[in-house]
Amino acid sequence: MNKINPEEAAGLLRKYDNFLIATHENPDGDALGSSFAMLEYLLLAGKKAELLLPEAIPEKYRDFSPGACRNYASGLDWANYDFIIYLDTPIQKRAALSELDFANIPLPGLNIDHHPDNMNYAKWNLVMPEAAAAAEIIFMIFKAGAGAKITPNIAGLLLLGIIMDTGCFRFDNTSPKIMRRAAELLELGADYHHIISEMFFSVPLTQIEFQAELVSHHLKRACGGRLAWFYVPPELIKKYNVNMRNTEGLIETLRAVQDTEIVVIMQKHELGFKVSMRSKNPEFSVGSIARKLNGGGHEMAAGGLIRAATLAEAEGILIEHAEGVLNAL
Ligand SMILES: [Mn+2]
Repeated sequence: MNKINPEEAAGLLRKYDNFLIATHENPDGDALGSSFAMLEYLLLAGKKAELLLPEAIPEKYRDFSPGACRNYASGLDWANYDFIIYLDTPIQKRAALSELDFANIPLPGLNIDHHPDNMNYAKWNLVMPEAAAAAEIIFMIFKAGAGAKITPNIAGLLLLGIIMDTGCFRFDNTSPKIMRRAAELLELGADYHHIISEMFFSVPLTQIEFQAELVSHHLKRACGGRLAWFYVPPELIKKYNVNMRNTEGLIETLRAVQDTEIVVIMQKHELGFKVSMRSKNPEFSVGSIARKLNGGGHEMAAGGLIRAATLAEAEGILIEHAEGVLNAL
């Protein structure tokens, strides 16, 4: 359980030869940008590397995929690798497929992450909660010199991670430092316009119609409007055939509403109701709510599960927790 710095992490990338890269389930832009960048970089450094993804790459990220990814852990032969890298993954068992027996992974590993609740579970851990994205930490490792050049494509993949984890430089983790690092990536040739076009200007029309119906019929508010949430009925998901694996776009809609402080997406789950929460103000920690719901995440972005039999009951529990946080000041 050693804590290391980016220079030492670069040393590990130079030292080992056959890498397996893993990231968290339901991978977001940072998880994917970071993983693709790491894969490309290691291959360019003349290493063998494979990326293990827990599921198919979400549609909007397919364009960025370098190709050499495997989607299933079954049949994975540990003898093919001598090192495992975990990216953007605070808890080891959230990485890749749950069928893997994580307690018995026979490889030394490096855990690169910026989640403050990271469990430091690997042999080597580079966990920097002050980093805006895992991609930012990886950029520092590459800059320290880990055997390859940062090509325009690699720079673009790192910028993708930073853009998505900062909400395009709008979230609380936006700082002069991250903007300078993003500028450096642009200077290295990252294709900013391509990223923006794919991430923000390419929403399928059905997705927008789905959101319109959600806003019209399923937006609820409490705590004087400071808490707002969508309950997303399964019928609606079916009607518009939307993929609910990535709910970032929906969260954005709620977050944009004036005077909201805490916004939540609720979905039916076999054990109750799953909640994905965001806070607009560092003083109101949705992380603290998530921890009470046996979930996790950052203080400003977190998720958990409300064990309740009915929607009304779950909403009552949500309101109670939100009131606790909103009225603490
Ligand atoms: Mn991240």
